[in-house]
Amino acid sequence: KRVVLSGIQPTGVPHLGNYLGAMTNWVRLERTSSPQDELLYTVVGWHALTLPQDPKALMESRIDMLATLLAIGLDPKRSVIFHQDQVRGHTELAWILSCLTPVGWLRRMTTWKSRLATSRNANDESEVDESLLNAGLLTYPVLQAADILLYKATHVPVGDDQTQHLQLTRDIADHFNRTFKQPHQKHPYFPLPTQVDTPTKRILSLKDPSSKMSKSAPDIKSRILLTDTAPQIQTKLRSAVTDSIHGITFDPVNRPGISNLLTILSACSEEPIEQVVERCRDYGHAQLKTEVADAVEEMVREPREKFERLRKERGYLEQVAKEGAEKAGEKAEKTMNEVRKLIGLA
Ligand code: AQP
Repeated sequence: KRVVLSGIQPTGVPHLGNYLGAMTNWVRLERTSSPQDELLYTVVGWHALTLPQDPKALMESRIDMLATLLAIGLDPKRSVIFHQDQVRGHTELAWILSCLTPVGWLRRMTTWKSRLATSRNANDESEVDESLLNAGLLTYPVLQAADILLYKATHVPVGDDQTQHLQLTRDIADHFNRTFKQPHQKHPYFPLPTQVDTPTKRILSLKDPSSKMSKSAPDIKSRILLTDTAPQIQTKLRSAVTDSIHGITFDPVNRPGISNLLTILSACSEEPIEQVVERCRDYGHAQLKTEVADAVEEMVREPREKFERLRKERGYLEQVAKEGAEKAGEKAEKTMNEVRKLIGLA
């Protein structure tokens, strides 16, 4: 039996990176699942608080994100779709796990290091100053581990940028298993979860192909949203940063912008990258961008239209969230009862 779990932050509308790097797998895993498999997909509201959020906008984004999960084709009758912040076990387990996690493990996370790199001491610009950063930015990978372990997930479909966090989850699980091993216990308490990758893995920013496409990057032209219209998609792709080299080649190191466009085209048209490169070899950059825009529009049209319909159906969305939270809550409570016994706080 597989237990699949993944989550997304309600920090805006998902972009092509979220979709091609992770969410397409959510739907694929649902469609290819066996009846005994469990699938859980969650909107991780607690994680959004690591950065300042406007409460009204967060409330809207949270509902919109649930609508997006349905719009991409997930079936709430098959998968448990829920808001993480409506199930109590996540923060409880995160606290227990954080008491087992050495701070050194968290300081090694590249997400923390890159936050730190942007935080300079006011008196000495060459010194990074961690006293300026909130503790949640350091500890949220433990909350992520709790999200996964609370349901004893075995498979986690996430983007390539989450590989280090998933390894941390395995390390924390292993540490817990060894610390609280019972004398006659046959199997480790928490399974060590496996990452499930998409062929695309990582989509880069259209404006700065040295960084990943991101919901919270300031330039909205750096990302294509699942809700963008055909003209918006065209405009964003037309202004995508490429290079001044003639012709089209796939060379992620020296030509990250062009290679990113080829990756997007290959994923949207479900055509192997070699075939795409061969077909587009003699294109000009503008022609490639037009073809990418058409392929993206073709792929997002259906989810976009479904999202626009669903987001108005507040009653239905609330019902899905309520049922999801109940089902997830039962599973979470079972784990928490066992965990409380294991640690001596039953
Ligand atoms: N550019 C990307 N390429 C491939 N996969 C990506 N993911 C995110 N960006 C890319 C994957 O999408 C899933 C959901 O991401 P998230 O919302 O939980 O947080 P994130 O990774 O921090 O994504 P964003 O878009 O950059 O959000 P913000 O700006 O709010 O931090 C994850 O599986 C992630 O790997």
